[in-house]
Amino acid sequence: MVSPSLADSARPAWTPGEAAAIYAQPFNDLLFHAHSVHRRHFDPNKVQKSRLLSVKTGGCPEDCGYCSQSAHHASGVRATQLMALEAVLGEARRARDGGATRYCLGAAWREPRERDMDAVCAMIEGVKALGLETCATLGMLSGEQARRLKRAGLDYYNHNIDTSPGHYVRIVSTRSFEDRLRTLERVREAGIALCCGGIVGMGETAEDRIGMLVVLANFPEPPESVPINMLVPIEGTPLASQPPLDSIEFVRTVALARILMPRSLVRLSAGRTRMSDELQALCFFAGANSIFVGERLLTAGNPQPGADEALLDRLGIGGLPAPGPTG
Ligand code: SAM
Ligand code: DTB
Ligand code: SF4
Repeated sequence: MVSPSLADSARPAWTPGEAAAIYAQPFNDLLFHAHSVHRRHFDPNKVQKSRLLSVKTGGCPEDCGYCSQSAHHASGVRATQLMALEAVLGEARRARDGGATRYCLGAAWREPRERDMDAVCAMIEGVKALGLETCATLGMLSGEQARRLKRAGLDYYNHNIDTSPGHYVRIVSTRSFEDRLRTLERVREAGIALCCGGIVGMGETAEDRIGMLVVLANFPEPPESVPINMLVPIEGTPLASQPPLDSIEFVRTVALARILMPRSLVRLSAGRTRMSDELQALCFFAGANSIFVGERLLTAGNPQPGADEALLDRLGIGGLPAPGPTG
């Protein structure tokens, strides 16, 4: 078995071979390893809770094969205008009162236009003023746009690499993996924390899942938040009939994320409605310590708040408080 202490040094540059050896450990060894790393850096009985709001849904010019909001797919999702500020702040207040500590604004754009920036910055200022951590996911950004978002009070920017560089080209054709990396660099340079992960269950190999996590772990600074989404198959998209990923492979992916990125929040993201309580419990043991709460993600469903509360209660898991303003 790979020693947890080796796997847990300050800033290792992981090779795909090392990561693959960890991923392939006997399951009990892998779980013990990941949980040991987890306990060293976090209270294992706390999860951070984020809530999403789709402030501009559908009609997106990108062709991401998994997404309900791409104009290229007949998913039946109706394109909307950007939401009004007051409506967004009303939703954010409800999320805060329901226990969320981070609020994430999602927009189905390739990139924001200048006039969208004014409106989104006002939303970020308003959400921040409610005492919530702020996050946004708006597509590609220029350096100036990233700096503007930072000035408006943006704590995190979500921009996923989605899968390995090799598999990416089979999933999206309207932008490249390098485009994603460029935006991530601009976000970092602007001093915004990164929320960056991917999706599993898109027909990728274990090597692709490992490769994706190695890319993230080897960023100059790994992302502060790493969302691991299980594909939500959407009718009308190219990935609609993708068979579900084996649950044990999924837990292995979560465990590897925890080991390669010991200090990051690892979020059990999309796809929880199709996961049993036991599978989610295993993921929390393997090092997942963040979830999306609320009955809706962007367009897809999420577990009912009552069901989530009951599960966390049964597991003796509490909420992680917001760490306070990041400045
Ligand atoms: N348009 C922006 C972008 O692509 O960066 C922001 C919104 S996009 C919906 C945010 C992320 O949600 C995607 O990068 C992808 O990882 C995840 N996602 C989208 N559709 C999904 C699905 N059907 N199942 C799982 N994850 C999904
Ligand atoms: C992330 O990694 N997952 C969230 C958030 N970042 C923006 C989105 C999940 C979307 C699931 C499909 C939907 O709701 O349409
Ligand atoms: Fe557009 Fe984002 Fe969906 Fe891709 S994932 S189609 S960029 S909303």
